[in-house]
This record gives sequence, structure tokens and C-alpha cells, in this order.
Amino acid sequence: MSTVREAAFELFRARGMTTVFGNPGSTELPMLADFPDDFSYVLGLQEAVAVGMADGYAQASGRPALVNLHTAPGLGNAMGAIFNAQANHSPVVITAGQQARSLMTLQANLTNRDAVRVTDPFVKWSYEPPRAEDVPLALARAAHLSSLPPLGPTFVSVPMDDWAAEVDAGDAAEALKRRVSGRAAADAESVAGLARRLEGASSPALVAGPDIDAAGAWDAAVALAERLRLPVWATPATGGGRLGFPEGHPNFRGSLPPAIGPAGETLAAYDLVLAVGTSVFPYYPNIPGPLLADGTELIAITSDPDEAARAPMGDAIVADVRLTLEALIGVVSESDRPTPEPLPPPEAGEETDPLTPTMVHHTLAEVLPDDAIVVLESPSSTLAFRNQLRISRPGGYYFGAGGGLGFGLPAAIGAQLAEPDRPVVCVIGEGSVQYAVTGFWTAAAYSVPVAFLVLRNSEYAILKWFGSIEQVDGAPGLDLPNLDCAAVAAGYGVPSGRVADREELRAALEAAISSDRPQLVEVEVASGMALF
Ligand SMILES: Cc1ncc(C[n+]2csc(CCOP(=O)(O)OP(=O)(O)O)c2C)c(N)n1
Repeated sequence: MSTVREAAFELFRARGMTTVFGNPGSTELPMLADFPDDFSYVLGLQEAVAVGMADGYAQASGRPALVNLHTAPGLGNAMGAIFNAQANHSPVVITAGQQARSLMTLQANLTNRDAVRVTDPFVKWSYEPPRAEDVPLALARAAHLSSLPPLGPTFVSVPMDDWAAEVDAGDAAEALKRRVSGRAAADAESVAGLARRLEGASSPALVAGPDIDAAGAWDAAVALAERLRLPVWATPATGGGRLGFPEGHPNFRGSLPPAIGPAGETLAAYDLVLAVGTSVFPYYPNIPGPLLADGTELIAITSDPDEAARAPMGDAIVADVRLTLEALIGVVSESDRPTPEPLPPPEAGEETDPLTPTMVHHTLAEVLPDDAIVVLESPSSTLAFRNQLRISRPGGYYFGAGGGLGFGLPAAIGAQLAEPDRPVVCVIGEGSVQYAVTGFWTAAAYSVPVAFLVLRNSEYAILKWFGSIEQVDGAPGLDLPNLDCAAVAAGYGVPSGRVADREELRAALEAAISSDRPQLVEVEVASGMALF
């Protein structure tokens, strides 16, 4: 016999889930009792931060990350972050405490009344085991499911008296031994059919999506693009959480516009579009138009059956992105089309006072090490960032694909914990900081050396821009006067400074990026949307 807690920690250990992100309460303490020395606990001061850190950690490490949240109110606080983890295809295994089984029916204080329903829409599997002795198997199931394609969060609610209950050690050992893998190759017929269609196309193009990065398929995507001389577009920047192609590569053409009409127009230049590792497409906002021009066809390769099923146009192959691209390269003949002309280098115009967001990103590009990881949450300058930076290393970029603010700050901390040898820069708007602001404390307390670059424009710039698109005048609540992020971060223990011109910015960024402690650089920027 062993306890549920012993069996569960054996399971976490066997799955490499030895970092626990959490915020504890009385209902979680029984899980955390006698916390093993080979585990580390990363405290987030609010549940959205704990899940956001786990999201960044899981994506950057490629392994499921474990979260432990407080019962109903803690889980409620985390919902936006769980939504984000789902959109990011992030394998986050979330546990939450629950009142003791004997007190749930009379609904003692802190009972999570319908725990399974709380997370259900945002996770792959939401569960509360019927008996204490089922907890280890439920946790194993949650871990396997979260890391099977399509990757995503899972949830298990654990009544607080379950952890000390006894389980059969033999059964627990059987569950521990199990290895479940799920990378499925496409059938040869589909791959051959795709090769024929690509060979027969006169102007094919590739749209590269985030799952190329998650699947380790950058080399395959580059090899295919070079073999077929494909112009390559990134899936829309506002919905793609990772990069599927080096943006400094000559074949790279830019990010697809995010709305239906403009995306369809952009793809009208091609007779066949191969969309890989992306939904088709993460559209936003609502600018209608033809999905595709007459004469343009589309084929998607995705490991997510739902992405394949819900696409409004084109064919789809559901299979592992890397295995399928590699198989395709083996059977498709090389094209004799000319290689696409590289994009011109990005320009940022003259230095202004205050700096434009474009110039801020241009300056960051000058000092950013090649192996850096950037986590971006600067809504009105997302497009300018992508144009100026042209990130060209796998695992070098994370963005909240679901659009829920509060991802960037904690995800940067999680990514840095997963990748201690790569510099991590969190580029973030001062409004976005506020959704997970207590993450600053975790960065300081655990010496996680993220460089935070805060763009301060004293407004919700993107919402003013959306106002113009939606023909909305006079909306309140779009200005943020006197929001002093540098002072707030300093209060949480992160050394912070403010810069005004390019020289100061460059020097402060270099210092923050090379520091072995977190640092924050706040720069005032011109108001408005930055598109290039
Ligand atoms: C959780 C959540 N709440 C609200 C929003 C709506 N929203 C989108 S962008 C934005 C403004 C963010 O401000 P800031 O970070 O300063 O960026 P800016 O638009 O000024 O670039 C808001 C409030 C959201 N996306 N997510």
C-alpha cells in the first residue's frame, strides 16, 4: 500500500513534472505536505499567474507542466489563463483542491460545487474521481491526454482528504510504467496526393503555423519551402502563438492579414495554399470577403482533428506536422521556379519624441541575441514587432493565441524557467501588464532573469483602433493616465528604469538582457496603432 500522494508524486516524477506552479490554500495543503526535495514549487500570487507560467513552461519545455490551484475561487481566477492555454495548445495539467468528500454534499465552505463544469469548455478533459483511490489513475490520464495531439490543458479536482488515502501499490506501479505516444504519420496515399497537387500547381505558397514549432518541424518546413521555392506566409500574427518558419529567410513574405477578406485577397496570388500547423485561419476582426479567390485551393496539415473539421474551406490531412512534411519532402520533386525575392530590410523612419513603437522594436532588434526568446503582448504594436524583429530560431517567440491578456508576463517567466540558458524578453503594453501584474513578484523572488520591456502609451491603443474599424465613437474607458508600471514592478522587487530616447533604450535593454536578475525597462511611446 502507498498513499494517493506518494503514488501521485511518483507519477509526476516519472513524467518529468517536477516543477509545480501554484497558489495554495487550505484545500491544497494536504497535497503539498512533505513536499519532496526533488520537486520545486513556483508560487504565483494569483492563479492566472500560476497557469500563465505553466503555459510558458510547458510550451518552451515541450513537456506537460503541473499546476495546483485553490478550490472554486482560485479556479475561477484562473479561467482566462486556462482559455489561453487551450488556444496555445499548451499541455498544462491543472489540479485544484476540493472540500473533503464527507463535507461536499452539505456544501461546506470552499466546496467546488460543480468543479468539472467550471473548466469543461476550456480543457480536453475535466474530471473529479469518484473515489480517492482513483486519483493517481485520473492524474495519469490527465497527463497523457494533455500531451497527446492536439496538446492542451486538462483538469482534475481532488478532494483534500484523498491525498492521505491508501492505494494499491501494484496498481499504481502499473499506471506509472505506461508510455502513451501519439505522433501519427499521414498515410502514404494522402502524402503522394499532396505531392502531386503541389507539383501540378503553378504558384503554390506555404502558410506556416505554430504547431510547426511545437512539433520540431522548422527544418522540414524550410526544406520543403526551398525545394518547391514556396513563398511563405506566417499564420495571422494575432492568432499564431508561435512561429513556424524563420522570418529572416528569403522565402518569407510576412504575416497573413487576420481578417477573412484581406486574407483571401492576399492568398489570391496563389493557385494552391498549403497551410501547416495552424487553424484555417485564426480570423479577427470581422472584415468579410471571399475566403479564397476563384482559382485558389487550400490544403491543411494539422495534428488537431477539430482544426481540420471546422475549417471553412479547403481539404485537410490530420497527422503529425513534422512526420508529414518529412514524408512529403521524400516524394515531391524539386521545382525549377525562381527562389522568391527576400523582403526588404525593415525600416523604422526617423527618431521621434516620444519614440514610435516601431522604433522601439527596431532598437530591440539591434540588441536582441540570436538565441533569445521573446514573449509578446503589446496589442497595438504586434504587427510592427513582427515586421521589425524577423525572429529566426525555433522556440524563439510566444504570443497568447487566444487573445486573452495576462498571458505574456507569466509565460515569459515560465519560458525562462524552462530555458535557463536562453535570454528571455517580455515585450508588453502597460495595460497588458495589469492582468497578471503579480508575476513580477515571482520573477524577483525566484531570480528569474526576464527582461521586461514595457511600452507605455497611456491608453488602450488597439481598442481605439478597433473603435474606428467598428465605427464606434465616444467609448469610455480607453485611456490609462498615470499608470506607473516601473514603480509598480519596483514594488514587487523588480529593478525598473524609464528611458526616453534610442540611446538610453539600447543601453537599458542590453543591461536588462544580460542581467542574471529580472529587470524592467519602461519606454514612453507615441499613441496609436503601429502596423509596420
Ligand atoms: C483578459 C482580457 N481583457 C480585455 C481584453 C481587451 N483588450 C484587448 S487589447 C486591450 C488593451 C491593452 O492595453 P495595452 O497593453 O496598453 O496595449 P495597447 O493597445 O496600448 O498597445 C484590451 C483591454 C483582452 N484582450 N483580454
